[in-house]
Amino acid sequence: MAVQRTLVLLKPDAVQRGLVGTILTRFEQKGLKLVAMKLRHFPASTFEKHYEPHKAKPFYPGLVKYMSSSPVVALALEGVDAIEVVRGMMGATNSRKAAPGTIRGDLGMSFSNNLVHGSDSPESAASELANFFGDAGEVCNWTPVSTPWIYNVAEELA
Ligand code: IDP
Ligand code: MG
Repeated sequence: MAVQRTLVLLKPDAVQRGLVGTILTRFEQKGLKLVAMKLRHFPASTFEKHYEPHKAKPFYPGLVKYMSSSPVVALALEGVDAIEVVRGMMGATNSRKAAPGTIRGDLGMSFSNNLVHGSDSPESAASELANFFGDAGEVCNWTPVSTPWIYNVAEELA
């Protein structure tokens, strides 16, 4: 158990389909802490860097084009095991195969236009957060009043 921060992107299809509130609400209701958020039409270079590990894949050029085609909402979320928790909430990459109850499983029909990104490891979270929230003061350190009701503080946040 460790308090982690993870980068979440609400992809262009989520923004265009008016699903920002719906998806953000799921993360808020789960108990994940919002520590940074921005809406921006990012340049292709931001996603070339973000998806660098996929550079050799056939879908990479289309992926960079799709992600930079329209505004995206970037979030930094914090919580115990936040990386794994968010990945579980997202569901499988192919939305048609994603389990009901997950964001992709409930809201999407596409493999590529799958609404949401979440970091997959502490290492990728660190580099992805720096890519989207690298400037000083962009990430907010705060303590929600709900924290002692969301967690058993003595056992889970010690
Ligand atoms: P993830 O977002 O579930 O972690 P990754 O394998 O890291 O999935 O792929 C990054 C993104 O690239 C996916 O979310 C999806 O938008 C796109 N993608 C992955 N595989 C394919 C594919 O085979 N065809 C089209 N798009 C793909
Ligand atoms: Mg991935």
